[in-house]
Amino acid sequence: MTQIQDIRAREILDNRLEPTLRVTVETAAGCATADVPAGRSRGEHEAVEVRDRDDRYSGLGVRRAVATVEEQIAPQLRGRSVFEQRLLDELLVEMDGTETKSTLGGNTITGVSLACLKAGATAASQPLYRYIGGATTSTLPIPFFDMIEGGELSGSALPFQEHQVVPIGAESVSEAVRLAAEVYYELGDLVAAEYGEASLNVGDEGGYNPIGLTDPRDAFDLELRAIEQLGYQNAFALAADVAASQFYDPDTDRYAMMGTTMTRDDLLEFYEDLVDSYPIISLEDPLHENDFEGFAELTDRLDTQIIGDDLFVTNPDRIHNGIARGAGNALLLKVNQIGTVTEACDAAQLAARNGYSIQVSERSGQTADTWLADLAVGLDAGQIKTGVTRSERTEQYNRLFEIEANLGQAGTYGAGSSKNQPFGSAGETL
Ligand code: 2PG
Ligand code: MG
Repeated sequence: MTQIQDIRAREILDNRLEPTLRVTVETAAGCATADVPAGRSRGEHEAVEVRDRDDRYSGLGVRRAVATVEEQIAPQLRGRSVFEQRLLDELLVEMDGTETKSTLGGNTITGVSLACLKAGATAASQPLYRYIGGATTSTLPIPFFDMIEGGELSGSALPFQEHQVVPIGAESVSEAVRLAAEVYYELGDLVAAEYGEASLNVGDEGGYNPIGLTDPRDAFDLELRAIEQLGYQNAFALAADVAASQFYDPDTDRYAMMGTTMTRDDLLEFYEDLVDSYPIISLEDPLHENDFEGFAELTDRLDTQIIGDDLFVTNPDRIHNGIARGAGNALLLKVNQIGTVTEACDAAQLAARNGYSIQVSERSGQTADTWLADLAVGLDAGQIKTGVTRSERTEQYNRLFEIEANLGQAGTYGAGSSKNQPFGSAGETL
């Protein structure tokens, strides 16, 4: 029942109308299919995506990856059990043979690894989150909602990529999503009134793009006003994915922000003022992706969650380095940054064992596949980031509603496995 009979792949489209890979693994228990997400504000240390680089789809086609799955990988994996996830993943890593997964492609490997995982859940007749997490799985994650977008993922002039609202005071994940949805509607009215109707156009993750806004503090002010007008002060805190590599210039060692340039020290001071003035509980990638030292200094100076995304790229070696230096206190987990499910789970375990919190994350390029929601629950992560509107984001929330209903009384909201105080003493509502 658990033996892989066949592995097939096909080129499909993501939310940006860009090609990506769909992989299907077949066992006697049935077929399981997984879609591969794609990043845009990518870290330079991520696993390499293989794309066709020909004249189709501006070179973004994945026909080569399809052929790799069917002609190279399938013959090696046929006959093996889908229950041996670690072994299957090790085989993929071995077949590839490079640090950056550049032979088979990080995207190819992620598709096969995830499809094997889902086929395992099918063969075990278990929901995916339970297959990943086991019998005691019970934590529904706190969602981080990217309500106002900037950086690479939007047309706005804001330097920070994501200005998030976080319903840490909600009672359940379904209440958290409802409260956030109401804040989103309210915020839409404010954004349209102050920055014009065109500001309601959304970025890659479904957040607003206020035209003419350049200062992250103005974005946080808008969010706070929407929250306060609804009387939801006790339910929400704020957070940001700065994605600082995107406005860092390595030649001058300066950050270009709000019409000026800043040194690392200037930026550290900016963050100190920011968390003094706003109820900010979490900052992702506040400095560029190679600045372990700056991350360590900021982690020391602020009592706030500091997440490494481009810094760690879900890579156990880079996480080791971060732990040794005290850089950050939380891991952003993206399976396709490293390649296989096993490597991502190892990264999560390493982080959790060392008191780091875990936030399971979307990519800006997604499909309607909902393995992400199951992974967040199965890993007991306690936090998820999956955008705001557009079906590829809302489907993750819809899946969390289903899991919540399945878990019933056994389900709990937030916290997660690392059991450390996730947001430092900043983890209080407004
Ligand atoms: C990020 C992500 C997703 P991308 O920076 O955290 O929000 O963006 O997938 O483009 O890397
Ligand atoms: Mg990020």
